[in-house]
Amino acid sequence: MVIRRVVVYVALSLLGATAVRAQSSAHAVSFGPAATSARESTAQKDARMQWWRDAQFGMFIHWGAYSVPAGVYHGERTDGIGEWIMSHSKVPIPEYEQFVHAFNPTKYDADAWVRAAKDAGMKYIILTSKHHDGFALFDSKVSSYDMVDAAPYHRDALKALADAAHRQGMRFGVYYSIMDWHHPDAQGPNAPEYNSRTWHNPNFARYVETYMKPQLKELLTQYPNIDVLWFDGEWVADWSDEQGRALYDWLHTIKPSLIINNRVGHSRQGLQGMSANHDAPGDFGTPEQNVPATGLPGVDWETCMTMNDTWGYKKFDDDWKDTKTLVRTLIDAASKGGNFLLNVGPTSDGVIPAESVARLHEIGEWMRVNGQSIYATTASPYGAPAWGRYTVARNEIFAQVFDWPKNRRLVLTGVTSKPSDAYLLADRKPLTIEQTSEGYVVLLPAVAPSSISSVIAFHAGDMTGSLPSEPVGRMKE
Ligand code: FHN
Repeated sequence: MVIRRVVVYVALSLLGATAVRAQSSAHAVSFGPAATSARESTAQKDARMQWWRDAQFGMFIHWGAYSVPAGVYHGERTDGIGEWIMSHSKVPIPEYEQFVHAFNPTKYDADAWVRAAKDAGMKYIILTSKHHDGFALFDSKVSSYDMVDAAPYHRDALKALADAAHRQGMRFGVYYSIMDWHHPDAQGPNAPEYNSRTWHNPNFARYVETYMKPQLKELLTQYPNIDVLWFDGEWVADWSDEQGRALYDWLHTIKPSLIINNRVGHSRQGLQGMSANHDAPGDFGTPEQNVPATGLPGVDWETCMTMNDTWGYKKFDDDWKDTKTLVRTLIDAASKGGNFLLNVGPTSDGVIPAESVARLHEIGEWMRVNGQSIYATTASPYGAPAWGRYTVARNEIFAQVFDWPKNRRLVLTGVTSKPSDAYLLADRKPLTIEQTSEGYVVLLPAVAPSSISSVIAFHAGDMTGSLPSEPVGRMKE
């Protein structure tokens, strides 16, 4: 039986950083023994993580100087993800700086961005404060390679969004790349082989101590509503797990309530998101562009995904996923105990592409009817039925019906004890449940209320047996 966030905590790291937590599960690979950090008790970590666990759904924003070339270099369309144009097209640093000197998002409206996220039912936003290209969207005192000093915009774009999020009651966090293709003590000198996994910079420690950590401190002190630090670019040869643990601990001395992803260290295992049995600093695993088949039992995790094939804006990338795919991915992640961080890549003049805004609105239409089957949910104790998924919130189960049965009889696969109080979320109308040789069957109306997922709520008799009796994801040890 797998329940998200059945809390048996893990404090794996030798440095006492609270590592990603663990749970026991029939088929799950355990992510290490349970413990809590020297400083933080299980209950304290629970409290720290609660809003994030209940939020489930966030907006990722990849925005920066790379949105200026928008995937085109010297008239050539570049392959791959837009924010990597400096590396993919081997753009010399002085030439890349010209993109920064042309970055002036005159149409940037931070409140509109937050409204678009709220419209989709998202509860938090993660903005790229500095991506691999080293350009900072905020007013950094330790660098002039930022939005205020180097770009004609000459304003703190991150502050505008942090304030707008605060005004609209939206949680806010930032992405920060450890890898830095611009900095002379980081990957800059290895140009154009910016993304080497083997090249060492003898001065990297100086980059960490005199640039990266001061910038992280600026972020946490200049923008008090930053609640998440989303690291990336941790695969460079000069960054180790030990440095990750030390950084994790140091950041918590500045902001004890901060939530930090596992890319502060080396446990992401490529796009899988979390390596098994890895003593890892960080509070949650980070699968990328996929939802793990059986989730990541025992740990907090969050799948991040693009709406098309790029994180940063590319003017010709129109391979958009449809709204049904995006909502079903959100449901899939929630049904397996994970969060979903859906990306937008605004243009260089500060506009979220219309295709993204339209999908956010359509996702919101589904969430306005069915959001209670997503927020603060835990993993399905009944696995994944052929017709869809189950999510669980408090002591209610939600059957997420993707494929509406033509015979109007939905078999509640996996539900072993008498379910009751079934109703459609769409119209709250009660539904009849029969006990048959196939199992418990819900009798359905002819027409499915949603082509994306029609949600049936019910109580299951054995909830008390198998599922946590306490609110989301807590089971006394
Ligand atoms: O290299 C980055 C990429 O540009 C993007 O930011 C994604 C988002 O999770 N992370 C890295 C690739 O794993």
